[in-house]
Amino acid sequence: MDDLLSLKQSFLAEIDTVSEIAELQQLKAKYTGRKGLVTAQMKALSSVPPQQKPAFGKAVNELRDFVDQTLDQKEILFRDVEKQKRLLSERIDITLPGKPCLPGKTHPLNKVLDEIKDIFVSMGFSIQEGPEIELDYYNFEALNIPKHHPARDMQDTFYVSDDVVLRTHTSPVQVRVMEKKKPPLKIIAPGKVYRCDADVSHTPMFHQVEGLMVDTDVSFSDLKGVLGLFIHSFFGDETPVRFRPSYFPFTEPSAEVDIGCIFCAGKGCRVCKTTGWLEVMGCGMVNPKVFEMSGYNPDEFTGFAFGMGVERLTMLKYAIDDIRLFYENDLRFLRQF
Ligand code: 2NM
Repeated sequence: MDDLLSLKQSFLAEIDTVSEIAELQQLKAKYTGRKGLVTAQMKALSSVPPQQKPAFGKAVNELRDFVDQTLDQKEILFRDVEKQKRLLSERIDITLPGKPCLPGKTHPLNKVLDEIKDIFVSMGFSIQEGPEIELDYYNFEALNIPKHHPARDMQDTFYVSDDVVLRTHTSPVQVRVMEKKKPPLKIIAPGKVYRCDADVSHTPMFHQVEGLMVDTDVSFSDLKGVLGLFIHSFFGDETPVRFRPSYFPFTEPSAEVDIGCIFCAGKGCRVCKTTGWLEVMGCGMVNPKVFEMSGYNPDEFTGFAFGMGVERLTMLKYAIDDIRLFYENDLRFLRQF
């Protein structure tokens, strides 16, 4: 019994010096493990005189339980201390200011594109799309621009192969629609087009909206009415508009649409090259040859068509002098719209 008491005292003295969980495990092995000091006392029970056996057995069992419980409590305490240390080291300062996350905005070109679409949709036009990689046939041939025609030199084309190109305008979409649908037709074809060109006013890819209206008895007056209404919706009711004779292989007669220079109010400046007018789009009455190739009878139907550059219209509307600003994605530029 004295041995048990001194074992308990030495255990208590030792556990006081323990500072980590690994040492607790060593202590456990030393006292209550298979070859432990308390375990040895339990094994010694058989050699204790019979009268003392119950008391000794009880005492040694209590000592073993005491050792195990004390070790368990200490382990719980150590784990708690470790957890507190970890929480402290992982502490986040939630009072620090956050990183600013600016809300997204519509790109100025898409904003103008949406506005153009809305105006034509309000006049009953539907929106049509087609491939950007296009057959030479739809991009040139069907628009009355045969091979070796000088009009092909006017457009610096990206060739994919002999008979496949990156479309240089969106008119091929209209040819494809004419092949599929009978008149009456009121459509616009917005989208990306490609020309081998690059300076302050040209990028190899840009956006166009072309339009087409076909019915019996569509006249140049209809063209002037629709495009005049478009210009006044887009640039403002007071904007002067004029139709100036021009040439396109796919329309006859053809015209350019000019607006009074918005920079000098028509007085003449550098932007309008002292003319007082700015060119904003091309148009004309669809050439009967184009109708014939698409399967429309030119004696039965007439139509007008037009085309405009979205970048150019956006630059005029917002007085932007370099087209490359649209594609640099400088937020100081983009956030102004
Ligand atoms: C323009 C100017 C004039 C045009 C013609 C056609 C089609 F397919 F109907 F023949 N689509 N777009 C056209 C006419 C385009 O852009 C300056």
